[in-house]
Formats: sequence, structure tokens, C-alpha cells
Amino acid sequence: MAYQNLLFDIADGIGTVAVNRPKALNALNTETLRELQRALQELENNPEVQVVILTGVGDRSFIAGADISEMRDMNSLEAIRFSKLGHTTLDQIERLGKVVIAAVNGFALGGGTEIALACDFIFASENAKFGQPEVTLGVFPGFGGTQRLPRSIGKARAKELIFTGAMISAEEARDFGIVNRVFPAESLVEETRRVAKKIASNGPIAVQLAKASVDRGYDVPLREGCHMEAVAFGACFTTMDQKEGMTAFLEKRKPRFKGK
Ligand code: DAK
Repeated sequence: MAYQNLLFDIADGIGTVAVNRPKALNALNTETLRELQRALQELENNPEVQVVILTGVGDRSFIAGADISEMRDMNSLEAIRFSKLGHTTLDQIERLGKVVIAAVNGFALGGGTEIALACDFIFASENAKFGQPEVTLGVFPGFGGTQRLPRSIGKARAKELIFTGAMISAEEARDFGIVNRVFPAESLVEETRRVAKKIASNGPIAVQLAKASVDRGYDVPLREGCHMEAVAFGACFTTMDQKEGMTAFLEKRKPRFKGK
């Protein structure tokens, strides 16, 4: 499928989607969000793909937020539609049956931080910058930032970032717990692919159920979460991969998972 505003690649069980509007620092307009939804659906439907890497083209920016030139003249209804398009895209990332890693290679501002937070985890380059500068534009985070950021770093820290609109460095973002690891810019993609390949070598159904178990269990009381985990754990025992994984261990060989 052809994309105007994305680079799209599949290799070694890893789908890579890179937002490709470097002249606008990869800002997200309606068309790009629609393409992103199509790309995610294409990756969801491809059984070869187990991990998705989301990044930005160029060495300056991951995603510098929603496209301000498109947003400026929106009326209220158009803004609601745009915000919903953002929400459904982020929801799609969170619910994808594949692991999604954000490789943040520069500015992740506004919608850029919000989309990275919807991924399963974030790796960043040393020059990455995170922030929610929406209040400097007379709006506030509209792609779930007021919801995911407090859940990720706590209410008080989230409020400081959202109310000031200030940017933080990759290292500060790591200290806050937004970012898992920080790499030199030139090795970000390679290091992210290394981790993605490790994940892709594991039982795909087990990884998928583990993702769902963490995410669905996160918002419910512990006892309910543990119950959901037990049911999903039981589901692993209906798969050929569980038999293969355990047989391979006992036969002292590498497993050959089929995703069945
Ligand atoms: N949108 C459109 N163009 C952008 C952009 C953006 N977010 N960010 C940068 N650009 C464009 C610049 O206009 C410039 O274009 P030309 O002038 O060359 O044509 C080009 O990218 C290079 O940018 P700069 O010349 O500004 O580069 P600098 O190195 O000087 O500065 C910067 C880099 C990232 C610090 C600066 O560009 C910047 O502050 N950008 C804006 C970042 C930002 O504010 N992002 C948040 C966007 S707001 C809602 C729904 C959604 C949202 C909110 C509410 N509701 C419905 C409630 C979402 C909001 C956002 O994400």
C-alpha cells in the first residue's frame, strides 16, 4: 500500500513506520493520522509482523505535535473530529496485537509525546525532547495527554509539564519514567531493532496475551487483574507454541514458534 506521509517497511518480523514530513518536523495532519491508521491495520493483519517500531524521518524530530497550520483555522466541530481521530489512532496503537516501540529521534512535542506514550515503551536518542506545549498555543493536550501522562509519571509532574508547556530532555524523561532507555542518536534505530528482534523471537501469542494482560489489568483492581491473567495464561495452553516452547526447552534446542 502506498503512503504519502509515511515510510513503511517490513523485515525480520518487524514493521517500521516513520512519519515522513521532515519539513514540518513530522507534525501530524489529518492525512498523516489517516495513513497511520491504515498502516497500523496493515501491520495488524500481517502475521509475519510481531513488533512495530514507530519513529520519525530525519535526525531532528520524531513528531513535533499536531499540525498547527491545519489546526489554526479549525472550528469547534472540526477540532472535536481531529481530536477523535487522534484518540482512535492512539487507541489502535494500544490495542494492536503486536508490540509497538516508539523510537523517539528528536522532538516529541504535544501529540508527539502523546503518541509515544500510547506505545508499549519508548527508547530515545540523546537529543530527544519531550513536552506538552499546547497551552502556549491557547489549547491543551487533545490526544489523551491529560490522561496518559499522569498515569505514566504521576499527577503532579504531569501538571507541571502541561501547565508550563516546558520541554524536558531525554535524560529527564528517563528519570521521570517516560523513557526506558536513551541511546546516542546514531545507534537508536539499531538498538531498537535489536530489542525488537529479541521480542519477535518469542512466542507471538504469548507476547500478545502478555501485552493485553498488562494493559487491561492496569485499570482494574488487582484481584480482577490477576483473574484476567489466569484466564489468558490458560489460553496459552491451547496453542501449539506452548507445547513447542516447553518441548524445545526439554530437548535443549531453540523453539520454532508458529504463532498458532
Ligand atoms: N505544526 C506545523 N508545523 C510545524 C510544527 C507543528 N507542530 N512544528 C514545527 N513546524 C514547522 C515550522 O513551522 C517550520 O516550518 P517552515 O517555517 O520551515 O515552513 C519547520 O517545521 C521547522 O520548524 P522551526 O523553524 O520552528 O524549527 P526550530 O528548530 O526553530 O524549532 C521547535 C523547533 C520544535 C521547537 C518548533 O518548531 C516548535 O515549537 N514547534 C511547535 C511544537 C508544538 O507546539 N507542538 C505542539 C503542537 S499542538 C486538541 C487536539 C489536538 C491537540 C490539541 C488539542 N483538541 C481538539 C482539544 C494537539 C495539539 C498539539 O500537538
